[in-house]
Amino acid sequence: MIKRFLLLSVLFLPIFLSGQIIQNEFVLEFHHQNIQKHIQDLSGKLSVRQNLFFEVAPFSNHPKNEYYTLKVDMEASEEWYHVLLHDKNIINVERAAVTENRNTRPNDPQLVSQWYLETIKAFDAWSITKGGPDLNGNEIVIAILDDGFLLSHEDFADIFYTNPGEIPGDGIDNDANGFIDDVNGFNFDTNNGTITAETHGTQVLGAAAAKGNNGRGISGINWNAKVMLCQVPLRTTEVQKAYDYVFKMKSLYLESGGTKGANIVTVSYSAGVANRFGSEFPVWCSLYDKMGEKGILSVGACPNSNDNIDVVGDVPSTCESKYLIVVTNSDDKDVKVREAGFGSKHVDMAVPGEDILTTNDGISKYSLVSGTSLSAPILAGSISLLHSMECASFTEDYTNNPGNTTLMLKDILLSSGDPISYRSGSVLKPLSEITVSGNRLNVHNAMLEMTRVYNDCIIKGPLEITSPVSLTEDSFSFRYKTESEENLEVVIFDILGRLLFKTEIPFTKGQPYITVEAPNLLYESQKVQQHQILFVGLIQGKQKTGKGFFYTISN
Ligand SMILES: [Ca+2]
Ligand SMILES: [Ca+2]
Ligand SMILES: [Ca+2]
Repeated sequence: MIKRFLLLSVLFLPIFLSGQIIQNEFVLEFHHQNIQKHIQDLSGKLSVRQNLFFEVAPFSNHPKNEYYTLKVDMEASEEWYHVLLHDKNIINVERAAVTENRNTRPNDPQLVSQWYLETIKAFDAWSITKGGPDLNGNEIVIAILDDGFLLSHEDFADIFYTNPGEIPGDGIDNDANGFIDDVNGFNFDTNNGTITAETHGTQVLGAAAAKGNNGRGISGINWNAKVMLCQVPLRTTEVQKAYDYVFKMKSLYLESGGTKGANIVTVSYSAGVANRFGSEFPVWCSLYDKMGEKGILSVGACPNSNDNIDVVGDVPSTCESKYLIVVTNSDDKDVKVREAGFGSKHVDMAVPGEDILTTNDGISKYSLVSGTSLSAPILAGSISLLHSMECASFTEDYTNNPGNTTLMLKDILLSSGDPISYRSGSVLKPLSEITVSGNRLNVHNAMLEMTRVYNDCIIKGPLEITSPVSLTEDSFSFRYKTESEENLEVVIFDILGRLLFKTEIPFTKGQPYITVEAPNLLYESQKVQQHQILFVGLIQGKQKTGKGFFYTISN
């Protein structure tokens, strides 16, 4: 139902740079009632001037669509912006803009590792939960907006959300949600359900949700996430269409008692419009509130430049929504990366995003990349992991009061992180000076904080490795503690998740350390490099814990 009024034979087709506002394209949010009449009225106003081009189109054919795009002649754009701003039927109006990706500088893949997993205490977190449905059996869905995704990547098996009401590829909108063939999400670029591969999105996706413990590649923060894919070009209008889709799919889930739509708990977007302010994008910013009130915590990535975005601006970072967490990038020294944004009003916390080993769509299936683009999905994966904890009162609160519970979750994530630094000249100063929380994500601490706020959380076992792993030529050892007397299993795996070693050890009362004879462990495996990060896993009954260590073969 696109209304097209094309009275000029030549269209103005400007070439846009990233961050640039598109002067003659608007996004309009209407009051719910009588939208068709409002559109007609608007068309009437627009027709007053002869020989000018304009085009009105809805965001989607969703029965409750309240958003429209309007393109007008460049010549008349200022005049119409003024008219639209004063139209009482329009809640919000904004101009479209070109967005830019927030990543991903390729790095030298010499020290291949997922160092950040230890930094954010992912191993300890995984001893509590590795993801999966919540206590009530609701599937936990992460929505990711990005430029494209390699669906066939070996480490993406079984990670995609599937719309229960949609039949793929029949050209029909089977579930009548306004989107044809939206099976794993939607392609807002080509306006159909076919997702295509792009590098940036493939890298972002792996950091959140590459399949864990499948003997391939890397591990996302959530081993068992379901990801809804929203493919968007670098344009704000399509980004907002995708957010609106996420909102409507979550609403559908809540209204249908879980039989339709998707139980999206977080949405991550690793791009934005630099040097602009949220006040210029009222439609975009208000979508975070709408999603948040339904229980969706949004994650945004600030720019990869050493700028105070409170001053220089950035969207979505400067959107005022409480339901948005804006992240900057920290490195393996726990210092804010120099080329990463900050702002004591609008940048909430740091999340590792430097030298992140993740999935890739090139000849190399995995690559090391850097940027806030990686920080955002690592946080989104962590948010989804918290939803899988066995916390009855949290799950109940989230069901009954999704908005407030989502704000509580945001508080927990911000307050439970570890304080880190930023570099000012040659001096290290507290990150709290230039961000909201001053903290770097700590997923395990967030889980422990959950158990304090919601006192019925069940955490299985206090099994813990309490010392660094120490190595000799033919053995390794570490201290541990446990309250169980079951036998122990010790495993070693490499950064690609490949099992290198496995042995069972009888529990010995009063002996707080384990020494494992493992001569030539690594030579025999033929799988390792001279220097590499390995992981030891300790398993006892249903409890599991782990620790990373650096292994160097001396010649
Ligand atoms: Ca559909
Ligand atoms: Ca279909
Ligand atoms: Ca994997």
